[in-house]
Amino acid sequence: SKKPVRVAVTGAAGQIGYALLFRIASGEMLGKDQPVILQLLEIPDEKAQKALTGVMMELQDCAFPLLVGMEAHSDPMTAFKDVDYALLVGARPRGPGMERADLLAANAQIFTAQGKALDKVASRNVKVLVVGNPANTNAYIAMKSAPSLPAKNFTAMLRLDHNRALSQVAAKTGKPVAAIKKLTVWGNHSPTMYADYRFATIDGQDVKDMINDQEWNANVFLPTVGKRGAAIIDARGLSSAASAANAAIDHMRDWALGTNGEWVTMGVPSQGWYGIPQDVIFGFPVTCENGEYKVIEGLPIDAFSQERINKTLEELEGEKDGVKHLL
Ligand code: NAX
Repeated sequence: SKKPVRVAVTGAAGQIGYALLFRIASGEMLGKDQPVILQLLEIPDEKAQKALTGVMMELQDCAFPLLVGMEAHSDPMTAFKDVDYALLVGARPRGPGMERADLLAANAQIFTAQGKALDKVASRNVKVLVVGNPANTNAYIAMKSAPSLPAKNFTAMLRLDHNRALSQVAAKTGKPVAAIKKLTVWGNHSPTMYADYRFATIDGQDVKDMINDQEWNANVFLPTVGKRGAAIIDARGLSSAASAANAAIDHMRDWALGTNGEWVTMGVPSQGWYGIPQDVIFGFPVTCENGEYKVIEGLPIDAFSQERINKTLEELEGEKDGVKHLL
């Protein structure tokens, strides 16, 4: 049988953690033949650590055959020891009266420390997914704080936006989500993201022709996908958790096990693709094979798309400027 891999999850006692850990332990992320050791990180706070203990009791009670080890941590330097995968979910939420700059600074501190810890103690091949918001900028900070690890191993979660876009296109066309190919989301995980079905097909037919409604694209589809997080909070009274955990599973599974040529969206450090400056963590269409992602290059960008891409890039550059004195 396979050698166990080490998976770190931060914010493990939070609501995404609760929807995520059981699925990792059951093999949905890395395969039904891949044993895992969970290395769980929470803040040192007594309540958080106690809640984490409770989650671990439940994990134990599932008696998952693939869960061969489990540890609770309050320090990233021990939590990330030798990890092969790191899902950075825990972040500082925006408190009442908190300015955007304060939020960026609080998270910069967390992701600087976690990036440094990964740099020192994680596997040299660690695959990092940042979920905690602002996800792209937090991933950028962690990447910059881990100079001895390959930059390409730091990614941010755009998959929830991707999946939201898929479900909206499925509803509009009346076709199953599984039939939709070559959809992508460009940019920042924020309402400025640009979900793009210009290249998408369903059973070989162009989605753009099937929908043929630019007004719907600009005024219904994009705002619906972009503001979906807020709509969930409004309906549920809590932010998306199960769908976010599901997207994290999708992202890591596809990265580790491959996409068989299908496009998915990942937030990855740009190597200058589509004019996005080097190292900006940006949502791009990718395929994955042998544990590596590959950005789809050479897609035509029309004026409408360029304007959207510029807008989400501008927001990301602003976030980057807001933290540059902290790096
Ligand atoms: P919760 O507040 O339920 O849980 C977060 C947990 O993280 C808490 O238990 C907290 O103690 C812990 N934590 C905070 N700082 C930590 C640190 N430095 N080290 C370890 N643990 C730490 O939030 P939840 O609903 O689980 O959301 C987690 C994050 O995901 C938030 O930042 C949220 O904004 C973000 N999201 C990102 C999404 C994406 O698509 N990229 C979508 C869903 C979600 O909103």
